[in-house]
Amino acid sequence: MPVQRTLVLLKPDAVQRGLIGEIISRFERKALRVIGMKLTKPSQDVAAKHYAEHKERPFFPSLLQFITSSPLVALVLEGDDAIAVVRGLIGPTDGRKAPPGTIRGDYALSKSNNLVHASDSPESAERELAIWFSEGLVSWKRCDTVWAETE
Ligand code: FUP
Repeated sequence: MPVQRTLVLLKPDAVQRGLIGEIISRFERKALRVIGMKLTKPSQDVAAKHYAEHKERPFFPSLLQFITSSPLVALVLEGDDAIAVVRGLIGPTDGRKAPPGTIRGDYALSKSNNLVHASDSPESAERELAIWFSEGLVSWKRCDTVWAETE
């Protein structure tokens, strides 16, 4: 499996509900590497770029309002097959339908306030990384990678 990078947002509801540490620990325990992380309150412009694919959807205005309403944590995670692995960890969009054991399934009770965003393909990851981390990333190896990330 290829080593991939994926963009994750701990949305304003995750920050306001005090779930930053809880959610990041799930990614850490999965042996993914945090190679970018910042607390930021995005501009309308950044938010609109990030959610450009939803521009025509009826929920777009409320989505922008929500994502710009309060600080969020932007993360970049790296690891084997990281894009699909992280999508699996977060679960389906609607927190009410997401299965227990997933982040949304365990903590979210809403489709809009669903705590976390994660890139859904290599193309999205590349596009989203350029939006949120144009300053670059910190490359490093976890000391347990040799134990955790093996066939
Ligand atoms: P996901 O890939 O699971 O984050 O979901 P989507 O890309 O389909 O949607 C992006 C965000 O739009 C979701 F996280 C929440 C919001 N959304 C709504 O508010 N209402 C909807 O009906 C669908 C999505």
